[in-house]
Amino acid sequence: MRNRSIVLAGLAAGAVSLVVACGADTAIAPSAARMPGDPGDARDRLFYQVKLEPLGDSRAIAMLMIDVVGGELRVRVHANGVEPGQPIPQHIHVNPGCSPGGGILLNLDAGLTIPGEGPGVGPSYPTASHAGVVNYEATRSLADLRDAFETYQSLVFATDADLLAYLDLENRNAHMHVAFGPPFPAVNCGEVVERVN
Ligand SMILES: [Cu+2]
Repeated sequence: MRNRSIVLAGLAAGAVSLVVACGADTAIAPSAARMPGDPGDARDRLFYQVKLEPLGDSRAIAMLMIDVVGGELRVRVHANGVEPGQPIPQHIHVNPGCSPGGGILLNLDAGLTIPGEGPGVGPSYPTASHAGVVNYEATRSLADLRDAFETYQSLVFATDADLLAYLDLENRNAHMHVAFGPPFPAVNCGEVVERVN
């Protein structure tokens, strides 16, 4: 039963990707698919990983994991080699690849805010240890994110599946940045990869 649930979650994610790739702007939600947050689907999950590699002269490396399960989005980051003692700006960016990374989709700050709701830099981002290590975790409900997109970007998503189709996480990239700026150049970057089991 558990395996079957996981397969269904994978199929749902695939269906969303296909529709988006075709450029359709209507009927994005696959009505027959079960998505996280639906009753009885707490064990279904979407799981993504990002391996962030150093850019330029930086030695900053990081692993980033994204879970979508039970109607919640959770992001975890473990980084090494970033600026000690400083709040490190970090985001999911809209482009599939790193150069250019494109605009910000999600701020990986304390509240997992979106552009317009929270700043792209500042004290709400995780502070690196004196050894230049960041350990970060934040969770936000998909329902709360939908409210934020409506309030701050006038984007209305009728269902969590609609939101997930818009976020399209498997076609994004993640950056961490220097703490001072502008222009806050990126110190590392990686493409988001969906893991399906
Ligand atoms: Cu960024």
